[in-house]
Amino acid sequence: MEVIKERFKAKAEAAGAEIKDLLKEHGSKKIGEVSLSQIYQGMRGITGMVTETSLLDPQEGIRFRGYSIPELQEKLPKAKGGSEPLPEGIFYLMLVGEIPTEEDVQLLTSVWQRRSHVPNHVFDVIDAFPLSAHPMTMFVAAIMAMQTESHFSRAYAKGINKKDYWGYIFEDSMDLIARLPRVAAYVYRRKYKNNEHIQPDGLLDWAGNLAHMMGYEDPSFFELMRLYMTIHADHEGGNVSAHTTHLVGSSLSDPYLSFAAGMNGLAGPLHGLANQEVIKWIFEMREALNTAKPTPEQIADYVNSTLASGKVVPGYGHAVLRKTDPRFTAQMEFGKKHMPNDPLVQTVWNIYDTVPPILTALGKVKNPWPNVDAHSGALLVHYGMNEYEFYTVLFGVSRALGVLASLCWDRALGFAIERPKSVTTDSVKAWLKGEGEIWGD
Ligand code: HAX
Repeated sequence: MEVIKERFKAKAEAAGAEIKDLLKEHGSKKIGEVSLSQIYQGMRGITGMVTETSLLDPQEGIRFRGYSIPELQEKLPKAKGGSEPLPEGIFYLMLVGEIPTEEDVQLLTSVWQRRSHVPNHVFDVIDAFPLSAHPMTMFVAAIMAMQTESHFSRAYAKGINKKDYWGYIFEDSMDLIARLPRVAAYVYRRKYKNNEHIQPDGLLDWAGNLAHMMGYEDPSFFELMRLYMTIHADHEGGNVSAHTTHLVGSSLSDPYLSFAAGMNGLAGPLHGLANQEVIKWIFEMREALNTAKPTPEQIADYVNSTLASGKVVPGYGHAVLRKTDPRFTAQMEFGKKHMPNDPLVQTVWNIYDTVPPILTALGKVKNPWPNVDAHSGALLVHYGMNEYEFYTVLFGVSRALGVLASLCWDRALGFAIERPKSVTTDSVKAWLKGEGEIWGD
């Protein structure tokens, strides 16, 4: 572990010095302007924070430290006999900024294995929920319960130099990531599998162990988990889960508190919960049409009725992307390779042919193309995971990799507490009349 921590420290120190110089020379340069409509409409397009781990290009999609998803599928180390990247690799890449070697990834696997112990009171907290509770509620409560283990909050209470924050944040992040598969699998088995739990396998990789503890045995499901955990890990900094984790962390809340906050945001249907909404919507469509293989015409009618009832088409649209999400495409490729004849997967592909022209015709949807959530559920159902309310937990386990790598960077670079300025409509009206300045403190 010390090796990776030292490498991160060296990178962060170099980056910190570079940023200092950059701000000294260019700190007063302006990036864009802010319009009133941006302030009222979700701050869309306002550049306002730094996230080092990944960058989203509206036309091309996400790049992690400059690498696209197909490039990562080629370059990141794989499990023995597997062809999908190990998520340990993308975490290393986001944290250290370089493609890891096989040994780096093995080191992370073994460190996370060693740190994966979850204290009993965390399971007690999950057990205290009624079975009707949503899996994300149990998952977030379990993360909060694990906060008792925070090195950062203990050290802070004793008193530490701000230069040392990052080291404790790093340790907490590693522990938390290591523990999440066990917690997620426990939620799954408690809610859906009679409370019969499966012990971790000390020889498996992080995502493989998650698949194993959830009770899946098909080697291609293990591959799916590795791909899934890699592609959902990060989507630059402005999305709700990443931004919330970063924002809460900026007040020096520890990684458990910050990540739990981010997961509450992921649980919203316009963000991560969209993955459950997609499958729920397809299941409802199949039931309404009384067929497992709706035709394109039937799908189009169903989409129009969804829109007519004032609902969104889940899995379509994006605040930043303006093309088909490469994370959708990566999952489509997985489907073509492992289950090309699955009727549900084929329905997802037919929806892909049908929805974009309908959304475009509305004239207001800025991105009619599918996002990551449009495909994931159909792949999971293929392996028998029909319990769609659980899907966002899987997304959350993966998202930990990106947002916690970012949190390490936030504290290593000494980023300030986040505190943008807000306005009232009265103050805006007064400003428009030329009565007073509203910007600034
Ligand atoms: N179906 C119907 N209408 C849609 C739509 C969709 N899929 N996507 C956008 N619109 C509508 C918006 O509701 C908005 O309508 P109003 O002006 O009447 O309010 C209009 O089109 C303009 O919206 P936009 O600028 O194109 O999109 P936003 O940046 O405001 O919102 C969302 C982006 C992702 C929230 C939106 O596209 C949406 O609701 N999609 C469906 C839900 C979904 O799939 N969410 C997951 C997104 C990816 C993600 O975070 N995954 O975790």
